[in-house]
Amino acid sequence: MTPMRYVILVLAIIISLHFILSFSHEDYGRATSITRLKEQLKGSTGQKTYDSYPAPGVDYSSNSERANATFVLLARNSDLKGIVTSVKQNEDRFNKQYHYPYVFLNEEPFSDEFKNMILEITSSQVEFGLIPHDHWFQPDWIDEMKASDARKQMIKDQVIYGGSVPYRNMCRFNSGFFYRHELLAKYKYYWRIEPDVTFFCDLHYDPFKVMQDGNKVYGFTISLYEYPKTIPTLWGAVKEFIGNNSDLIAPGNAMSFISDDNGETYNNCHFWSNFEIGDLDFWRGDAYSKFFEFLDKKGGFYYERWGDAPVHSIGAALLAKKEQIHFFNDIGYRHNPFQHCPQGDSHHKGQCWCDPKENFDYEWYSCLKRYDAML
Ligand SMILES: Nc1nc2c(ncn2[C@@H]2O[C@H](COP(=O)(O)OP(=O)(O)OP(=O)(O)O)[C@@H](O)[C@H]2O)c(=O)[nH]1
Ligand SMILES: *[C@@H]1O[C@H](CO)[C@@H](O)[C@H](O)[C@H]1NC(C)=O
Ligand SMILES: *[C@@H]1O[C@H](CO)[C@@H](O)[C@H](O)[C@H]1NC(C)=O
Ligand SMILES: [Mg+2]
Repeated sequence: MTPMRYVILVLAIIISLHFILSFSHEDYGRATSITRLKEQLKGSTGQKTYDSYPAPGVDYSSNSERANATFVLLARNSDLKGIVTSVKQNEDRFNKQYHYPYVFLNEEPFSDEFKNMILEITSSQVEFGLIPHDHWFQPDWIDEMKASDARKQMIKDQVIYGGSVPYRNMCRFNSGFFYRHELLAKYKYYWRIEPDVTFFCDLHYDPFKVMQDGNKVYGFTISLYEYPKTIPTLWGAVKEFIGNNSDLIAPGNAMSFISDDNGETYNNCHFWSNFEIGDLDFWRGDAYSKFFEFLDKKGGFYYERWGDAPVHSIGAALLAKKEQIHFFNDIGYRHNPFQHCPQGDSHHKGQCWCDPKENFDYEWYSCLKRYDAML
């Protein structure tokens, strides 16, 4: 046999072995779980894109004490460990008393392991949803040459996540799509939770009620400066939007939180969006929808690396009244590397376990002083 023939023969054997093995694997392992998943996903009106797990023994319709609200968690299957950490703490510090439901979202189906683990740690209603393709992936009209050049440059400039397309998908999804997911349609308020965060204090009141009773649209615990290299043209786009849509800009807005010269330049302040309690109807409303659409068309989510934090923050600051943005001082919270630790009486009431001295509020890199000055 010539060496070439030998190579071809070996390749053929490897390929057919792979075929046979994967076939039997289909038969005895994967096929069963895929069939089960397919059955679960099948609905009466064709393909269902989510799984629902009603809370055992909790009648949702009759609980008038609760607000119209849910937790929302975007996650990959590989985020399970960090997600479980966050959810368990959320249950212990707050949700055990309230039983607010959870919505999990992912651009891939959640694994059985993921779902089972979550169902193990909460007795609330849980839903797992699939993100529609076009809400997640880079759109066709983005010039990929331009986008990849930008990514290369950001890698050179050592911009965090500067080379990542999935990170950009995530930022764009959180900016303009999560609130349109079908599983969130039935809710007005949401609380966003990320993997690996810490909740330090017991919460003795319902923050969703604070939103509802105070007609708030956005709640935060930490605010800080954005890394300017991720948003070189964002403020230019915002100014263009303001110029063309002055009717959408709210009177008594929070411009002074985001600009020190009445809108000429952006001071880079934003609410740290890994924690958010917000009004879904505000994002779904006419003003923010137009704002997001306008920004999206600029392509900056891919040609730069626009984050959902500055986009949400600028949107809330300009399209709502400043009093509608709420600082949740009593929620002790950490997402590496920053934490908000309640002080004094609030620390005591919440039986918080963070060191009050470790508190980002008035560090030089925090924007809370601007929020205080504004109100
Ligand atoms: N489904 C899915 N979720 C993602 C993806 N990338 C990020 N996420 C989620 O989006 C949120 C933000 O992502 P993170 O990786 O925490 O980004 P970050 O908070 O800016 O940075 P970290 O310091 O790494 O936490 C988290 O809830 C992640 O679980 C992805 O590709 N797919
Ligand atoms: C909850 O809010 C959503 C969005 O505003 C609304 O469509 C839904 O009817 C509300 N549900 C209840 C029970 O009020
Ligand atoms: C916005 O206004 C500018 C002039 O200020 C104009 O050139 C541009 O075409 C307008 N854009 C839209 C979408 O109306
Ligand atoms: Mg994170």
